[in-house]
This record gives sequence, structure tokens and C-alpha cells, in this order.
Amino acid sequence: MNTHPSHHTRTLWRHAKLSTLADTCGWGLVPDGAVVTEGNRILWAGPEAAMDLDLTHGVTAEHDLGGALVTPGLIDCHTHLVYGGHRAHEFEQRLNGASYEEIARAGGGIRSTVTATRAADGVALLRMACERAQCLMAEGVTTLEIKSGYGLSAEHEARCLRAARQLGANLPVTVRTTALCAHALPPEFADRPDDYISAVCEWLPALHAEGLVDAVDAFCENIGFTPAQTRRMFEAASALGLPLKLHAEQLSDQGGAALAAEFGALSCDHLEYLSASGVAAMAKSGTVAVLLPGAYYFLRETKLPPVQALRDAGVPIAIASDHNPGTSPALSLLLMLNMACTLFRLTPEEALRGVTVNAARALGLSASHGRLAPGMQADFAVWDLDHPNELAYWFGHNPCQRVVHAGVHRAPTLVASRTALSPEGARFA
Ligand code: DI6
Ligand code: FE
Repeated sequence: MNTHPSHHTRTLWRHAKLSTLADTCGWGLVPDGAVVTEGNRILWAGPEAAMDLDLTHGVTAEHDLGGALVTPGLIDCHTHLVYGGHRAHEFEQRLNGASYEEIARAGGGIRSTVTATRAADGVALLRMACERAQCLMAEGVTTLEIKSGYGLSAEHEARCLRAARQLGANLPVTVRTTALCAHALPPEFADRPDDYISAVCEWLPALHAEGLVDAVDAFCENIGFTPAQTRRMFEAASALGLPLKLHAEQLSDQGGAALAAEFGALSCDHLEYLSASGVAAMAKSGTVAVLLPGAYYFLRETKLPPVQALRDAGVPIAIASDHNPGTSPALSLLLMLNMACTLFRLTPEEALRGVTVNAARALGLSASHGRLAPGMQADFAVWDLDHPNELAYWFGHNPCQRVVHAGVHRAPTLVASRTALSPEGARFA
């Protein structure tokens, strides 16, 4: 892997067609653009002709991008990347007539992945997650949220969150971790969901003290946890000063979004069954709506999230892969852009904002990520495209030429080279 540039390395990226997304609307197109980075930050982005000569003074490296399109690096703000096994057999069961909820209630679903995750060794868990991350990264992803939620014990949740941290240390991608201990009821707590929530509230301080938690999430659903249980966990997380997220209104309306909004959550995710009062609560608290077309598609859901109501209320909309083995085994964020447009009727600009500006906001990173502007982390993707609307248009094709993460240049094709893990990675167990 490339070493990080010193804070003083100033680099000029020229002959670019920029889509900065720097303003509150519009693509922010700059036809003959340039970007100046210093260390891991953007110093300047704009029309090359308007570049101040002082800026180019200390430039020690220059890259000609040949007129290619440059956007902010993509942000996948909702993934469950760390797990063992897969659930192709459940996909098959569903095609033979079983429903996702029936499979879950019969002990399959999330709990079958918990068994496989607990049985996997630590190095394998990390290696599998790295391979998945590299698929996403090959399409211009420079920031990735990774949830736990397939360990469901203090020990196994910590192990999964450590794997997520290790992934960020080993690959050129920024990782934000989310503790989703309240994802499903583990077998040790069968029929004792309140006791399980109490246990989770006790695990959180230690997970946080180890630096493993950037946010806390829960699955508030009739096959997950009740609003009262979710509230109890939110209180424990808030007491630790941890930001909140919620899997809300995915399969039914539990009033989860309003609850999350009451706690000032960063985001509510899924939201197919979101009510008008839920929309209003989210608008009031500034909570981001993270829409997950992969899960909608894979579950053959028919109830659409209330996109127009979200727009009318001014709720920021983000898009993510929700990569997980049960409901969204998707490893392409670009495909999610296309599906957000075809299935949810987002505009291509809304879709791109959903994986940049608004995805950053869903992770609490709006001051440093998601736009090409001075002071932001130098994360951008270079595309073999004429216009950013093509990002949502093509599907099943990767036009990403190269990626810059924290000022460091990489080819997008890490997948083929299977980047070797560092010694720390190998030691992780
Ligand atoms: N909602 C989902 O779609 C995933 N988790 C959640 O709370 C599904 C996870 C799985 O089926 O493994
Ligand atoms: Fe999810």
C-alpha cells in the first residue's frame, strides 16, 4: 500500500471535469477544473484558469487527468460487511415460497449468520470483509460504514468491530464503525429480549472505551426490538455521548423514526413504512433518511419509501448498499444509484448526493467529507464519463479509472491484486 504523503506534499491534479457538489444544489460542474491537495486535505478546487499562482508554488507532484470526470469519493454509509458464511440457501427457500420473516422466526435469517460468524476465525473474518470492501472501493468508494451485529455477545461483537477497524488500517479507505448489538436476539437470550438489551447496555462502555464505536444502531422491528427496548439502548448510548442510527420502519411502522429523531439520531435507515409524522420528526431533528434499494429489491418489497414527502419536508436523503448476506448481498454502490433512480424515482443528482454529501452527513462527517472543497479530506474518484448523471445511468459496468484517498493515489483495481494484509492484520485473531 502507498504510504501517506507528508503534510507538506502539495499535489496538483489538472485537466479534470469537476462535479464538486459544493453548493446546496446542482452538480457544481467545472469543465476545465483542477484540484490542489496538501497532505490528506483539499487546498483548492475550481477552474484551472482561476487558480492562484501562489497555490502552484509549492507543488511537488502533478497529475494530468486527461479531461476525466472527478467527483467526491463515494461514501457507503450503511453496510454489514463483517460476517461469516452466506445465505444463498435462504434465497432458494424464499424462491420456493418461504418469506424472510418466516425464515427469521424459524431460527434462520440473521441468527444463521451469527452462528457462522462466531465459528469463523478472526483472520478469515477480516480477509472476507477486506475482499468485499475492495469490490466497493473499486467503484470509487473512499469511506465505508461497517456495522457489527452478527456476533451478538460482548466477545463476538468486539471481534467484529475490531475486524472493521483493522480493515480501515489495512486498506486505503476511511472506516466508520457502528455497534449494532441490538440486531437480533442471540440464542443465549431466547425469549428474554429485555435482558439482552440490559446486557448490550452493559457492553457499550467497554466497546466504546476500546475505541470501537463511532455510532450505535438497532433493528427496531416486530422481528427485531420494540421501541421501548430501543429507547433503553439509546439512553445508554447517549449517556456515553455516542451518535445514534436506527434501522427503522423497514417491514412495518413501529414509530422508530420519531423515536430516533427524539434522540437527535444521525440517520434512520430503510424507511419503507415511514409515516407522515415520522417524516416530520426527522425533518425537525435534521436526521438523514438512508434509503437502501438493494434490500427493497432483494426482498421484493412493494411499499416504496415516501420519497416525495421526504423531499417536501427537506429531509436529506442518502443511499447505501446495506451489504449483508440476508437482504442485500450487493457489492456495487453504483448499482444502488441506478436502483435508487429506477425503483425510488430519485433524480441522478439526488442519487449522487446520496452517496456523497448526504452520506457524509449520515455518518457525522459533513464538515470533512462528501464535497470537493477547501479543507475537505482529499478523497475523490476519477471516472471515464462525460457527465455525472452517467453514474446513475449505466449499470453492470465500472467506469472508475482511479481513486484518491486522503491525498494518496490508487488504481481502483485492488480486487485483482488482492492487497496483502499488513502484519497487524495477520496478527489479528
Ligand atoms: N435489516 C436488514 O435488511 C438487515 N438487517 C436489518 O436489520 C438484514 C440482515 C440479515 O438478514 O442478515
Ligand atoms: Fe442494514
